[in-house]
Amino acid sequence: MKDKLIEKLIKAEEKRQAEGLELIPSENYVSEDVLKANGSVFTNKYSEGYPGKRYYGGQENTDAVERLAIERACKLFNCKFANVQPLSGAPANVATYFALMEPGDTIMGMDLSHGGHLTHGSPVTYISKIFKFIRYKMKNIETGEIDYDDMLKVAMKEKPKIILAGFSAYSRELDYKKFIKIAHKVGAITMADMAHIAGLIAGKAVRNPFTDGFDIITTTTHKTLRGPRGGMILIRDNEEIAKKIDKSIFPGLQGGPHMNNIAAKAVAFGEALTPAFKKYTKQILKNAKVMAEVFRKNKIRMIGGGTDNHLILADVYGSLGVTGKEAQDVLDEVGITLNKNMIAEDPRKPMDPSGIRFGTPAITTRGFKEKECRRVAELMILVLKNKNNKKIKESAHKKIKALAKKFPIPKKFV
Ligand code: DSN
Repeated sequence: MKDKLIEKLIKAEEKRQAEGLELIPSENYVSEDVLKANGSVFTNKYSEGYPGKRYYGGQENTDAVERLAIERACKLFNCKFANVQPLSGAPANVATYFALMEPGDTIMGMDLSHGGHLTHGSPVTYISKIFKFIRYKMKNIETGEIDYDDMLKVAMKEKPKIILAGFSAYSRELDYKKFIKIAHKVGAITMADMAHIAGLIAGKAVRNPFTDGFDIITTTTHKTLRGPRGGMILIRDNEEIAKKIDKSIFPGLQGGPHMNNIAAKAVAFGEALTPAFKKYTKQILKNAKVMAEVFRKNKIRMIGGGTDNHLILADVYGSLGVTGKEAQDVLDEVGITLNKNMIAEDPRKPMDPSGIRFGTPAITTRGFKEKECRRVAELMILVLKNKNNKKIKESAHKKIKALAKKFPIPKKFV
């Protein structure tokens, strides 16, 4: 590269990723082929519109790429329509709201503090000024059970147009049938934001909301799905909804799609359609369960009591007297990256909450199995319990580095 400053930073980031262990549950490593497509000449092209209906010329290759991405996405998630143009998860959600509602209409989503996402109605977002968001919560924080009775009561009163299932910090499986039952009672559309678990659904490691009859799924493509940074909207079978979504993404919200990114999505979807990917997603779950087991044995409280998916939310402040920020920092020192996180009914503040959120998608991509995950969880707890002990931290760091060296980030998965 001619730009030595940027080249140096790319190399430094490659080294950081290679030498440390990535436990942020929304991160992963893509294949060399996904990187190649993302860095391809498609980045040079403007292609507003959709395949066969573009505003500019020269679209014979972009049309073919986008059609392939759509076809593979529909096969992967068992649905009829897909829009692969959303730049990421937030615009996918916003475009879906605008496609199906008028300003002032109501959406019911999971409370942010109980695991929901900012775009599900946090008051700090612009969309919360446009739509009315009402929330549901867990009934029992120790088991993660959602309060479906209260959900029904509130939905009957407020008559939301959309009932939204999905989360970014929740470790249990949702009962999609109950969401649908409530939605049918109040005439709402069902939408699942499955950004975190898209890969798990694609690999059939967890349930697909479409199987139970959900109308729409929104997602990012870069988490468990192991694709490039981006978003997508899937529609089970309703053509009218699909048309509204297309219009809402373009020209409603976005301009020219990022075709290099769509090419990379197509490559990732192709990889996700293989038996190897199925095996990978099952291993993600096994690995997360083992880590939860170690935390349980050490009497560290987990929100929801454990995990059914790829992530764990642990109350390290309540259990060990270490704040989420302290835990994140000290684990960073020994080569483990994860994130501090609010827990339900957190007595602390967002910038230094009680919890940490971590997961297994990236280390499973590296080839970690139960044995290595157990070891990582034990090392995490050892470091958290001895956060001021230099010797213990140095020794843990060495072990983490050795594990990372033994399991290099693969370049190919199929
Ligand atoms: N920032 C993502 C996550 O880490 O869960 C959600 O958008």
